[in-house]
Amino acid sequence: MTITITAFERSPDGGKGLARDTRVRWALEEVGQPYEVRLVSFAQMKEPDHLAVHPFGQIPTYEEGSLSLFETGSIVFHLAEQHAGLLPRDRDARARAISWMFAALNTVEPPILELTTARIFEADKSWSEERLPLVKDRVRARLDKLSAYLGAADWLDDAFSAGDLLMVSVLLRLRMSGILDEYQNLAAYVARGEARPAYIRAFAAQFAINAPAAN
Ligand code: GTB
Repeated sequence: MTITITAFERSPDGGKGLARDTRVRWALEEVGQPYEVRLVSFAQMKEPDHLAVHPFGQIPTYEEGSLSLFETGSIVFHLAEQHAGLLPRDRDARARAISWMFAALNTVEPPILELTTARIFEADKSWSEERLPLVKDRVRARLDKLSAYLGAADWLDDAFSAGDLLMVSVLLRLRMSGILDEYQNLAAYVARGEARPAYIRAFAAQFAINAPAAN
Protein backbone atom coordinates (compact mmCIF):
# COMPACT_ATOMS: atom_id res chain seq x y z
CA MET A 1 0.00 0.00 0.00
CA THR A 2 1.39 3.42 -0.92
CA ILE A 3 2.51 5.58 1.98
CA THR A 4 2.11 9.33 1.51
CA ILE A 5 3.42 11.94 3.92
CA THR A 6 3.03 15.70 3.82
CA ALA A 7 5.84 18.23 4.06
CA PHE A 8 6.29 21.97 3.62
CA GLU A 9 6.20 23.15 0.03
CA ARG A 10 8.92 25.56 1.15
CA SER A 11 10.43 24.86 4.55
CA PRO A 12 11.46 27.99 6.51
CA ASP A 13 14.84 26.38 7.26
CA GLY A 14 15.66 26.05 3.56
CA GLY A 15 16.26 22.30 3.88
CA LYS A 16 18.41 22.01 7.02
CA GLY A 17 16.26 19.08 8.15
CA LEU A 18 14.65 20.91 11.07
CA ALA A 19 11.03 20.53 9.98
CA ARG A 20 9.37 17.48 11.45
CA ASP A 21 8.86 15.56 8.22
CA THR A 22 12.58 14.70 8.44
CA ARG A 23 12.08 12.38 11.43
CA VAL A 24 9.21 10.59 9.67
CA ARG A 25 11.29 10.21 6.50
CA TRP A 26 14.13 8.88 8.67
CA ALA A 27 11.85 6.27 10.27
CA LEU A 28 10.55 5.23 6.84
CA GLU A 29 14.12 4.83 5.60
CA GLU A 30 15.14 2.84 8.70
CA VAL A 31 12.33 0.33 8.10
CA GLY A 32 12.83 0.29 4.32
CA GLN A 33 9.40 1.55 3.31
CA PRO A 34 9.09 3.59 0.10
CA TYR A 35 6.92 6.69 0.37
CA GLU A 36 5.52 9.58 -1.58
CA VAL A 37 5.41 13.18 -0.45
CA ARG A 38 2.59 15.66 -0.91
CA LEU A 39 3.92 19.19 -0.53
CA VAL A 40 1.62 21.73 1.08
CA SER A 41 1.78 25.48 1.41
CA PHE A 42 1.04 27.27 4.71
CA ALA A 43 -2.36 28.27 3.29
CA GLN A 44 -3.21 24.71 2.21
CA MET A 45 -2.41 23.39 5.70
CA LYS A 46 -5.31 25.43 7.08
CA GLU A 47 -7.83 24.28 4.47
CA PRO A 48 -10.50 21.63 5.10
CA ASP A 49 -8.83 18.88 3.04
CA HIS A 50 -5.67 19.05 5.16
CA LEU A 51 -7.51 19.66 8.43
CA ALA A 52 -9.37 16.39 7.82
CA VAL A 53 -6.00 14.62 8.14
CA HIS A 54 -4.33 16.96 10.64
CA PRO A 55 -6.80 18.64 13.03
CA PHE A 56 -4.23 21.32 13.95
CA GLY A 57 -3.33 22.16 10.36
CA GLN A 58 0.31 21.13 10.52
CA ILE A 59 2.79 18.86 8.81
CA PRO A 60 3.74 16.06 8.70
CA THR A 61 0.84 13.69 8.15
CA TYR A 62 0.92 10.04 7.16
CA GLU A 63 -1.56 8.24 4.91
CA GLU A 64 -1.58 4.56 4.11
CA GLY A 65 -4.76 3.19 2.54
CA SER A 66 -7.65 4.03 4.86
CA LEU A 67 -5.32 5.07 7.71
CA SER A 68 -4.41 8.73 8.28
CA LEU A 69 -2.14 9.77 11.12
CA PHE A 70 -0.73 13.00 12.50
CA GLU A 71 1.86 13.66 15.25
CA THR A 72 5.37 12.44 14.56
CA GLY A 73 5.42 10.34 17.72
CA SER A 74 2.42 8.32 16.65
CA ILE A 75 3.66 8.01 13.06
CA VAL A 76 7.09 6.76 14.15
CA PHE A 77 5.46 4.39 16.66
CA HIS A 78 3.13 3.02 13.97
CA LEU A 79 6.07 2.35 11.65
CA ALA A 80 8.09 0.79 14.47
CA GLU A 81 5.23 -1.52 15.35
CA GLN A 82 4.53 -2.57 11.78
CA HIS A 83 8.10 -3.16 10.60
CA ALA A 84 11.30 -4.55 12.02
CA GLY A 85 14.20 -2.24 12.79
CA LEU A 86 13.01 0.39 15.25
CA LEU A 87 11.82 -1.52 18.31
CA PRO A 88 13.47 -4.51 19.99
CA ARG A 89 11.58 -7.82 20.08
CA ASP A 90 12.33 -8.39 23.76
CA ARG A 91 9.31 -7.18 25.78
CA ASP A 92 11.21 -5.18 28.39
CA ALA A 93 13.66 -3.62 25.94
CA ARG A 94 10.72 -2.66 23.72
CA ALA A 95 8.94 -0.98 26.62
CA ARG A 96 12.12 0.91 27.52
CA ALA A 97 12.54 2.10 23.92
CA ILE A 98 8.95 3.38 23.98
CA SER A 99 9.71 5.21 27.24
CA TRP A 100 12.56 6.97 25.46
CA MET A 101 10.23 7.96 22.61
CA PHE A 102 7.98 9.65 25.16
CA ALA A 103 10.95 11.15 27.00
CA ALA A 104 12.21 12.71 23.77
CA LEU A 105 8.84 14.26 22.94
CA ASN A 106 7.44 15.04 26.39
CA THR A 107 10.49 15.83 28.51
CA VAL A 108 13.33 16.95 26.26
CA GLU A 109 11.59 18.60 23.30
CA PRO A 110 9.42 21.15 25.22
CA PRO A 111 12.29 23.27 26.66
CA ILE A 112 14.07 23.08 23.28
CA LEU A 113 10.95 24.41 21.54
CA GLU A 114 10.75 27.14 24.15
CA LEU A 115 14.33 28.13 23.32
CA THR A 116 13.50 28.32 19.60
CA THR A 117 10.53 30.55 20.42
CA ALA A 118 12.68 32.75 22.66
CA ARG A 119 15.53 33.07 20.15
CA ILE A 120 13.47 33.60 17.03
CA PHE A 121 10.03 34.92 17.87
CA GLU A 122 10.73 36.91 21.03
CA ALA A 123 14.11 38.38 20.10
CA ASP A 124 12.61 41.83 19.53
CA LYS A 125 10.90 42.01 22.94
CA SER A 126 12.30 44.32 25.61
CA TRP A 127 12.50 41.43 28.11
CA SER A 128 14.07 38.92 25.70
CA GLU A 129 17.69 39.36 26.81
CA GLU A 130 16.75 38.88 30.44
CA ARG A 131 14.64 35.78 29.78
CA LEU A 132 16.95 33.92 27.38
CA PRO A 133 19.45 32.69 30.04
CA LEU A 134 16.56 31.20 32.04
CA VAL A 135 15.25 29.34 29.00
CA LYS A 136 18.75 28.08 28.16
CA ASP A 137 19.21 26.82 31.70
CA ARG A 138 15.97 24.84 31.46
CA VAL A 139 17.38 23.11 28.37
CA ARG A 140 20.68 22.46 30.18
CA ALA A 141 18.81 20.96 33.14
CA ARG A 142 17.49 18.25 30.79
CA LEU A 143 20.75 17.79 28.91
CA ASP A 144 22.77 17.44 32.14
CA LYS A 145 20.66 14.42 33.07
CA LEU A 146 20.49 12.96 29.57
CA SER A 147 24.24 13.29 29.15
CA ALA A 148 24.87 11.60 32.50
CA TYR A 149 22.51 8.74 31.57
CA LEU A 150 24.02 8.19 28.12
CA GLY A 151 27.59 8.29 29.40
CA ALA A 152 29.89 6.60 26.90
CA ALA A 153 27.15 4.44 25.34
CA ASP A 154 26.35 4.65 21.64
CA TRP A 155 22.56 4.59 22.09
CA LEU A 156 20.12 5.05 24.96
CA ASP A 157 19.42 1.36 25.48
CA ASP A 158 21.80 -1.02 23.78
CA ALA A 159 20.69 -1.11 20.12
CA PHE A 160 19.49 1.91 18.11
CA SER A 161 15.71 2.29 18.44
CA ALA A 162 12.82 4.63 17.70
CA GLY A 163 13.70 6.25 21.06
CA ASP A 164 17.09 7.26 19.68
CA LEU A 165 15.56 8.36 16.38
CA LEU A 166 13.25 10.79 18.17
CA MET A 167 15.84 11.90 20.74
CA VAL A 168 18.43 12.70 18.04
CA SER A 169 15.76 14.50 16.00
CA VAL A 170 14.87 16.64 19.00
CA LEU A 171 18.48 17.41 19.96
CA LEU A 172 19.41 18.37 16.40
CA ARG A 173 17.42 21.54 16.79
CA LEU A 174 19.85 22.77 19.44
CA ARG A 175 22.87 22.89 17.22
CA MET A 176 22.49 26.54 16.17
CA SER A 177 22.29 27.62 19.82
CA GLY A 178 25.72 26.15 20.62
CA ILE A 179 24.29 24.33 23.66
CA LEU A 180 24.68 20.87 22.14
CA ASP A 181 28.45 21.37 21.93
CA GLU A 182 28.59 21.91 25.69
CA TYR A 183 27.93 18.15 25.97
CA GLN A 184 30.57 16.18 24.12
CA ASN A 185 28.80 12.83 24.41
CA LEU A 186 25.45 14.25 23.25
CA ALA A 187 27.06 16.00 20.29
CA ALA A 188 28.70 12.68 19.35
CA TYR A 189 25.35 10.87 19.85
CA VAL A 190 23.62 13.26 17.45
CA ALA A 191 26.49 12.88 14.95
CA ARG A 192 26.09 9.08 15.18
CA GLY A 193 22.41 9.42 14.35
CA GLU A 194 23.11 11.73 11.43
CA ALA A 195 25.72 9.30 10.07
CA ARG A 196 23.18 6.49 9.71
CA PRO A 197 22.54 5.75 6.04
CA ALA A 198 18.77 6.03 6.63
CA TYR A 199 19.16 9.54 8.09
CA ILE A 200 21.42 10.57 5.21
CA ARG A 201 18.79 9.45 2.68
CA ALA A 202 16.00 11.19 4.59
CA PHE A 203 17.95 14.44 4.87
CA ALA A 204 18.88 14.37 1.17
CA ALA A 205 15.25 13.83 0.16
CA GLN A 206 13.95 16.84 2.13
CA PHE A 207 16.95 18.96 1.10
CA ALA A 208 16.27 18.26 -2.59
CA ILE A 209 12.87 19.95 -2.20
CA ASN A 210 13.97 22.89 -0.10
CA ALA A 211 17.47 23.83 -1.13
CA PRO A 212 17.74 27.11 -3.04
CA ALA A 213 18.12 26.40 -6.75
CA ALA A 214 21.67 26.89 -8.05
CA ASN A 215 22.04 29.73 -10.59
N1 GTB B 1 3.71 17.80 17.73
C1 GTB B 1 3.62 17.86 16.30
C2 GTB B 1 4.39 16.67 15.69
O1 GTB B 1 5.35 16.19 16.31
O2 GTB B 1 3.99 16.20 14.62
C3 GTB B 1 4.17 19.20 15.84
C4 GTB B 1 4.00 19.42 14.35
C5 GTB B 1 4.56 20.78 13.95
O3 GTB B 1 4.96 21.62 14.79
N2 GTB B 1 4.59 21.02 12.65
C6 GTB B 1 5.10 22.29 12.16
C7 GTB B 1 4.02 23.00 11.35
O4 GTB B 1 3.28 22.40 10.62
C8 GTB B 1 6.26 22.00 11.22
S1 GTB B 1 7.63 21.34 12.10
N3 GTB B 1 3.96 24.33 11.51
C9 GTB B 1 3.04 25.14 10.78
C10 GTB B 1 1.88 25.59 11.62
O5 GTB B 1 1.75 25.18 12.78
O6 GTB B 1 1.08 26.36 11.06
C11 GTB B 1 8.14 22.81 13.06
C12 GTB B 1 9.25 23.52 12.36
C13 GTB B 1 9.00 24.37 11.34
C14 GTB B 1 10.05 25.02 10.72
C15 GTB B 1 11.32 24.82 11.15
N4 GTB B 1 12.40 25.49 10.53
O7 GTB B 1 12.29 25.92 9.41
O8 GTB B 1 13.48 25.63 11.15
C16 GTB B 1 11.57 23.95 12.18
C17 GTB B 1 10.52 23.29 12.78
